[in-house]
Amino acid sequence: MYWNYEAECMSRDRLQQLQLKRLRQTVERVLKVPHYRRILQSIGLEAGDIQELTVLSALPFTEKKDFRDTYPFGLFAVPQNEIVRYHSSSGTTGKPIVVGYTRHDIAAWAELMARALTCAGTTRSSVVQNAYGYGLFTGGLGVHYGAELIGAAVVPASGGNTQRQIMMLKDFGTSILTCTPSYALYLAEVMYEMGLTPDDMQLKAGIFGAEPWSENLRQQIESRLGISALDIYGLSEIIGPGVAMECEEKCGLHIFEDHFIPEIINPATGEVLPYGEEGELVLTTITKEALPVLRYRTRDLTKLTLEPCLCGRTHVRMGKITGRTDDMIIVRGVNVFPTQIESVLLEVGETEPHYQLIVTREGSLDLLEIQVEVSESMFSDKIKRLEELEHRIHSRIESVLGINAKIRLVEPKSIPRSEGKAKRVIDQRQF
Ligand code: DLL
Repeated sequence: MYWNYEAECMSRDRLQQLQLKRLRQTVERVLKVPHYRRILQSIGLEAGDIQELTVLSALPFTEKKDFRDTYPFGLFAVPQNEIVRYHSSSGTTGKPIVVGYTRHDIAAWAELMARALTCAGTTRSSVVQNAYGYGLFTGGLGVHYGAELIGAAVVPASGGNTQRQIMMLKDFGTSILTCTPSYALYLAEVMYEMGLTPDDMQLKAGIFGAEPWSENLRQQIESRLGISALDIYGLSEIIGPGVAMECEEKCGLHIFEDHFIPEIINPATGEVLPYGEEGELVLTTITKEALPVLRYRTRDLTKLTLEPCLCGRTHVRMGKITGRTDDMIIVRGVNVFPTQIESVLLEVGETEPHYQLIVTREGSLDLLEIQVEVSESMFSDKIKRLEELEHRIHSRIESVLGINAKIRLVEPKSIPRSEGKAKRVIDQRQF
């Protein structure tokens, strides 16, 4: 049930003592990094000043920009000969972010991933088909090392080659599937096309993350694949997957607080918000050697809760990520996140969970078009029925989100499928 009972279920008191000690060590470590040394010296802060966890809010934020400005290795706290692995995330603009790991970091990451995989019921008897991309992306190797540490059999499928994935799911008796939620949906689609159903498989659970997905999408994936679908969160700058993981209770993701300290801030002012309030997640690493990071602004929006969880883990839980501050589209002044639209589409039903948002501008007016696929039978049905459905989605979007969007029902399988992170928004506005 647990991978590391001692760490995952420790009392809050002990946890906080451990965090304090490790935070102090981290501040010592970052003083070796010119970027942090400069900032910490300018505010006159030394490792010895870390006497309470509340000091955290006096520490500087780290942003994506800091990684870019110091590309490639400027934030590293160890000499290069201690690095045993690099990963990198491409991002959409500018230089990639490069991250490095010492041998100790790789071992800690494997431990975190073993905990995460165990949350979904992975044991040494499991067959884990890992369809996260292998390579510079942290998803592939992150899951791989955790599954091997447990002693499960890993199928290092990586992304793509979907028909072959289905064949392996069936023939290898895969019990745990790991990939993005959008790829899980695509796998389900291809499985049915190949004339197979969940009864032909031994799949039990899926560990899906790397992109936002709604509760409604979870239900779709669970019913199509006949599994329990759990959410895993992480980001390259912090370690990769394995920062937080949902347990079988499915009521939030436990953040592995003996390695990371989370905070929620108001993204506009930087002010720390209390538990329960939604804002931007900020993470501090407290065990990383190669790349310790103070107060990293993730841009991901969520909230934290300390309510006891039935699973017995004592680590704080974060809600599903509702969006990213930079994923948010502002349509005529209204903030919209793709997951909100996904949720409405799936709630109205009769459409497929494949959609894309196209934003354009006519004169000074923003226009949002929601393209969503309908089923084969629906598409060949009477125009009137399609129009009615468009109308229903339109009014539901208007009442829930307060925006007037154009709904376009499109042919089945016309929206590009993704093998990794789905591209939900196409913003064609010129700013
Ligand atoms: O996506 C690491 C990962 C791999 C996580 C596999 C989970 C599974 P990056 O490519 O650096 O790392 O992207 C990190 O992806 O800041 C979030 O915006 C988003 N993200 C990751 N997990 C989730 C999730 C990997 N469960 C960025 N829900 C993060 C929503 C997620 N968004």
